[in-house]
Amino acid sequence: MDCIFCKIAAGEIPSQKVYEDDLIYAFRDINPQAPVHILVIPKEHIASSASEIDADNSHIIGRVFEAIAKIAKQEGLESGFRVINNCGEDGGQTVGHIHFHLLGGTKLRPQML
Ligand code: DGP
Repeated sequence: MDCIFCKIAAGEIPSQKVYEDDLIYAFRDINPQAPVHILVIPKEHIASSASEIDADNSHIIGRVFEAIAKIAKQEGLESGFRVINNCGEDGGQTVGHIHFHLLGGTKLRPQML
């Protein structure tokens, strides 16, 4: 499969890694929208988007959020942060490997859109 995030997780495309474990990889977004903007992904291509989360793969999404809690501490985001998942064309998703944006390092505006 020709997937840019699979290649990043495999180390075939360079990235600024901030966290890795057996299932999860996290790296800095190439186009940051906040002082801290990290993409957290399952290493394996378990789903192209959130619309493909099911009983077989949802435990890995749980692990994504465990990683997010660790990364937030590592990045000093004690005052809070935001997690965003863009799903599908209308959701603004541009890369078809499920991923979660971890944003912080400033007081984010309350509006979500
Ligand atoms: P989304 O719109 O939710 O699909 O977000 C995709 C994000 O991926 C976008 O914020 C830019 C980021 N991105 C795309 N290509 C690369 C890359 O090659 N390296 C890094 N670090 N980020 C990338």
